[in-house]
Amino acid sequence: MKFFSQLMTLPGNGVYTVHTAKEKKEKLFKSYYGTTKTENARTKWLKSLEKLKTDRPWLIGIPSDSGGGIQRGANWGPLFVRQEILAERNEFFDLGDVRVIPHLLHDKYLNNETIKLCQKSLYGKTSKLPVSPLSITDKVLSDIYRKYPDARILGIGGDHSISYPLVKTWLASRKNLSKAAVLHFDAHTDLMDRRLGIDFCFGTWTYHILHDLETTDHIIQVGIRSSGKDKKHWKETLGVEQIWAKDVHKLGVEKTYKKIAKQYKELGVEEVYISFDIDALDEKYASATGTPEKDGLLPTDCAGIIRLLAQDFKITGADMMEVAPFVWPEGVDARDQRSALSVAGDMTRILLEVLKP
Ligand SMILES: [Mn+2]
Repeated sequence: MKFFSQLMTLPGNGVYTVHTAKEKKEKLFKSYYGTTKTENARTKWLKSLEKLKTDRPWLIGIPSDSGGGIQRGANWGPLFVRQEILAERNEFFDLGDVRVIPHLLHDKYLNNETIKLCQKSLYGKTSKLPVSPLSITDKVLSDIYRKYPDARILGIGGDHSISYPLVKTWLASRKNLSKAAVLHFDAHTDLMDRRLGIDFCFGTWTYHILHDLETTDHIIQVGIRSSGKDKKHWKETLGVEQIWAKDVHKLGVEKTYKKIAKQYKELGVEEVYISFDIDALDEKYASATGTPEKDGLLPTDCAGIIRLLAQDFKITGADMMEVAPFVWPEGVDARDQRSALSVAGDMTRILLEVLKP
């Protein structure tokens, strides 16, 4: 945790801007720290980090969308989703935002000169710290889990590439990997090995996390409906079990859940990480996202499955990804756009609820 205050900034402050959404930041600072002034809020934020307790879930914002590729805008997810859960601010502890240079994705794509210049800009001349959002997230989470292996963390993105370091560090810190599984809500499989040559992005993160799981049976995908290949293809080539949106519509919440629970129980799974791409929900409820898709899940479907899961398994990690508040597709009226954010808030609240130790 030595570099925490360098790698992170105060909640909602991770998007590098002066005026955009200023009133939202001030509202957040006021609610958390009783002040609208960034400097005063920073002092209180740093102080709050001195007495971390794992008696409630921790929230971390990663406002990066450089791993997206169709419609950007999820960098504003962490600030806007927090507005929706302000009333519950005492139910969780907010660690703050990862500092984001919006043009970067992962340090492995950078040359030494660029890394040095970015280190100088973020941390000062002699630093060796990572500079890209995925690399910083990996470092921060590894440090946190080393010191607090029982921390239950909710990551708020950001595009879905961010789930890669979130899930990777969660898996690496489990005492018994064979008892840890992932439940992945999404309209898309995110199972490409590369997209246009890039291995870490919103369409590939799940493929890469397969190598960190005990077996590929330790992940189940729910809500899929936009895939170039059918369910059989993914099962036969990568060994990944999927419950498509149309299957959930047919089975209903309880039978869907029973299918999930049966697979996890046969493996001896005890704890689960829930990765939630907001586009798992039907476009009617999730218009504010980069790739909205029709015929999706209802908020009640997801809430039902998640709550049943929490009765039988410990939920020890989760994320809420791809909420892009300024993305406003044609034909969506203001009320539906507004309700898209409030639905994202509802889903986040449910994740916080099941993450409670
Ligand atoms: Mn996704």
